[in-house]
Amino acid sequence: MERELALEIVRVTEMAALNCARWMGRGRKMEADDAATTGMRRMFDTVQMDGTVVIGEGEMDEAPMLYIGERLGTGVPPKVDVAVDPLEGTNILAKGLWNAMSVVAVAPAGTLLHAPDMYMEKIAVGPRAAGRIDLDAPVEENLRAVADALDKDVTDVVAVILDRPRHAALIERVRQAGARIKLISDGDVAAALNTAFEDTGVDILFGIGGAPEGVLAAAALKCLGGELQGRLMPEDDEQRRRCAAMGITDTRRVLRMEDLVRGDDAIFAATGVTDGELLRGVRFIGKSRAKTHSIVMRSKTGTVRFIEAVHDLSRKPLPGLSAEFGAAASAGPAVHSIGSSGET
Ligand code: VTB
Repeated sequence: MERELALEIVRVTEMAALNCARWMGRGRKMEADDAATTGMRRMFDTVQMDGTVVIGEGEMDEAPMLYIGERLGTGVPPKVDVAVDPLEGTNILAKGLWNAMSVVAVAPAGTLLHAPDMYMEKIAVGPRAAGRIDLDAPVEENLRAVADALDKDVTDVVAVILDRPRHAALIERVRQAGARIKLISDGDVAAALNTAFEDTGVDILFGIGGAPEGVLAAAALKCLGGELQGRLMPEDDEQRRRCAAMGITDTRRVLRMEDLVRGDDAIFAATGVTDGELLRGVRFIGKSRAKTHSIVMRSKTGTVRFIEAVHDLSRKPLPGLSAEFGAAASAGPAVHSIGSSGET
């Protein structure tokens, strides 16, 4: 993949973030997700690539756009797998909480795990603790390994865990082991990403979240030299069938970085929608400008770029912003026209 693709991809996450940010705190997560998806989908049309969605908004019959199998880009090489989450943290945005972001990972065709929409047990750390964790080891051991790798006491290690009843026992064990905890309402992609940056104040992600989010997080950590291990958790025969279709017959198997994102040529981009530890959310400045804050990385070179962009909304063809947004906000279900194609 050419390096220019990374900058094209960040334009895509910027557009998704810009297009949904005005839904912050309005309690309407479906509309917010729809706005992010519409913005992202439209921008993909301009990207020079021959992409296929492998992680998206759902199966073809469930999602009008960015569905699994959808072709994206202008159709010229490189041939790539595309994983998207136009709005990672729909609840977060609906409530105006922390760490909602728009996310895309791109990698050569056939290298991203086509993770079905089911749960995945995960453990993730940044580069300094990579190679030291083990999903099958006891929580206490992982905490000690991370403390050792980061040259701190276990009592100073911060574990980030989704605040869910299913994690009650895990939370108790982390507390017993003496580590500190940050409970989050949603957004475990951001949580995994944050483990790679010491200023974010989180050291390790534990727990069960979405499998698609696991692949996106693995792409981010691959670029950063971090590590994520995951185990799919099919809950019924249909989900087991989906695992088998993906070539995973032994679902108990721990999926490692090479299983999740094969090779070393992934691109990951994320743009903050609401404020987070790493990325600031979208800021509207006056009536016609907005600022975005993004990260974009390539695993091949390990370059990590933070991009702050100021967008002139009077010149940018943003679907669903300004006037259209005002109408949608006050008049029930949102309709976001996307330019001439008229899709909603
Ligand atoms: C996590 C989190 C997501 O789903 O993967 C979570 O990162 C897992 O599902 O932001 P449950 O909500 O069922 O626990 C999200 O919260 C939403 O996709």
